[in-house]
Order: sequence, then C-alpha cells, then structure tokens
Amino acid sequence: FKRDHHSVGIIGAPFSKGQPRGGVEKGPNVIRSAGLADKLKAQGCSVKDYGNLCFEEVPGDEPVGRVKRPGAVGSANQRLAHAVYTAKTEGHTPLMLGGDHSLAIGSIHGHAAAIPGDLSVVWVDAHADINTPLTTHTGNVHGQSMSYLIRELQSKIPVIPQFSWIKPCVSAKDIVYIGLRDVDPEEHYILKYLGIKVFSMTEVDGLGIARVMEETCDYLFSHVKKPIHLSYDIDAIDPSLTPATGTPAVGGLTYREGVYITEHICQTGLLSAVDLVEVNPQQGTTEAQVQSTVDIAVDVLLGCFGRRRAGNHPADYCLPEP
Ligand code: 6HN
Ligand code: MN
Ligand code: MN
Ligand code: MN
Repeated sequence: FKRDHHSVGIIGAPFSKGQPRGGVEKGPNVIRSAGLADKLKAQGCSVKDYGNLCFEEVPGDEPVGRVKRPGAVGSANQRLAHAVYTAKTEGHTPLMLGGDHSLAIGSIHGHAAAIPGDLSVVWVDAHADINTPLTTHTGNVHGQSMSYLIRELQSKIPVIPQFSWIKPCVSAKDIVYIGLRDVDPEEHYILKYLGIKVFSMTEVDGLGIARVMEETCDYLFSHVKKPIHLSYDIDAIDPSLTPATGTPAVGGLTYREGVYITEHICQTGLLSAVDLVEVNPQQGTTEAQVQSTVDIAVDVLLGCFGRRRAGNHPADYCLPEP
C-alpha cells in the first residue's frame, strides 16, 4: 500500500468549442473557487497553480467534413499539450481542469510526450468519446477525443490539417473505460473492434465498484506498470448529483462509486496526470445544482490526491503531551 505525496500542477483550460454549449469554459474557476488548492494543501499535497491558459479566437473556423471548429480545437489542444508537458517535466502531477472533454487530446498528448515509455488511460465517463471524424453524428470533438490518440485506429482517421500535430500515443490494450451508458452504435463497434476493456454501468451493477477497480488494475498491470492518465468526465456520476454538465445521462455512478474509483487509483501509486472535465455551471437550473456538481468534482479530485474517507493525518503528526 503506497501513500505518495503529490505535487499537483493545476492547469485551467477554459475551453468550450469541442461542443456547442456555453458555460463549460467557466469550469476551472468555479472548481478553484470551491477551495480546491487549499483543500489539497490541507491533505499534504504541494500545489502549483499554473493559472488558466489563454485560447485564441480562430476566425473563419469552418468544419472539416463533419468535424466542427477544427481550428479552435486544434490550437487549444496544442497549447494544452505544451502546458501539461511542462508541468510534468517540472515534477508535478498535472491536474487539467476543463473545459470540455476534447481537451483530453492535448492533455494525454502532453503527458505521453513527457514520460519515457507508454502510459495507460482510465476513462471515467457516461460516454466513450471514441467517434472518428467519419462516424460522429454531432461533429463535436468532445465525442471523438480518444479516436485521435489510439494507434490502432489511425488508418480510419482522415487528414484534418488543424490536427496534423497530433501523434497517436496510446495503445488500445492500455485503455480502460468505466461508467459507460450512452454509447453510439459506431462507438460500440469500435470498442469491440479494438478489444478495449470496458466496465459499463452494467458491469458496475453486476460486479460492484470494488471488483471493477480490482479488475481494472489487474488488467492494466498484467505486463508492465505504466503511469496512469485518469480522464474523469463529471457526467460519469449520476445527473441527480452532478446535473451541471452538458450531456447528462441517467443511471450513473453514485457519489460513493465515483469517489471509490479515485481512492483506488490513488493507492496504486501510479497516478501520473488527471483531467476533470465537463463541469458547466450554466447547465445547472439552480444554484444548489451547480454547488452539488462542483463540490462532487472537488471530492473526486481530493480522492485522486490522497484523501481517504477513513480519515487522514499528516505523516509527522505527534499527539500533544500533557
Ligand atoms: N462527452 N456520443 C456523443 C457525440 O457527440 O459523439 C456524445 C459525446 C459526449 C462527450 O460527454 O465528453
Ligand atoms: Mn467525455
Ligand atoms: Mn512517451
Ligand atoms: Mn461524457
């Protein structure tokens, strides 16, 4: 059992153009305002906040095929990849606060570039986000992120000039999905075709979250233990708890399951970078809905970085003497 002390490198990515709804660019600031950095420090982490990235306007950003906003999505992710690479190289565990889930392209790309070997990806989401530019129905890149990163899928990806900097850097066998329940037919085919490991909500129901996490780690660690990239879409949690998100799907993870995933991954000692995406304060209908979504996002992140529900104390704590 390892208890590692992370130095967390927070990177705000206020980007929304991987999908059509405004508001998700406010995610980084609402999550910070809930006290994330102080809470991480209180549980023994060091924190470096790199602030929010600035993303440029891309004029005349016409679709390429079905893919919407390729210029904005391409350049934002290229910038993010550099920021994650820098944070990782400076010795921090990058924590990317989105923004929409198209940002996983840059985050995973920058992470992969900063480590010597391959990484593994744990993707916690209601959705698989694995449409190719040719299978997508919506054209939204947040539903396609993984397709650009998986080596085995590249023969199916047409050229998009704005994405030409992306080098596929993840093997299909190094990916585990948890929480799926809203998967397009073409995505379902891709998951089977590539033999990707999936724990949908059916497996969470059947096995329980403890076995799901045990099997996730057995699967990922069966060869070499690779650093883990955790990409956590807040819509993995049930929308009764986290309603302030753009593409809610009924029948999601409970609070306890959502936090258990992070506690378990933390204790592997292999967590190497984290994304927390799709918190959209404008999608909540009441202030309480927004607060609940943000508070749960913070608890998920505290779980990633050492918080345990059994209680916590500093390693150097001494009982006061009478
Ligand atoms: N997300 N499968 C749908 C699409 O547009 O391709 C939904 C994607 C949701 C993406 O939640 O990050
Ligand atoms: Mn997603
Ligand atoms: Mn590498
Ligand atoms: Mn999702």
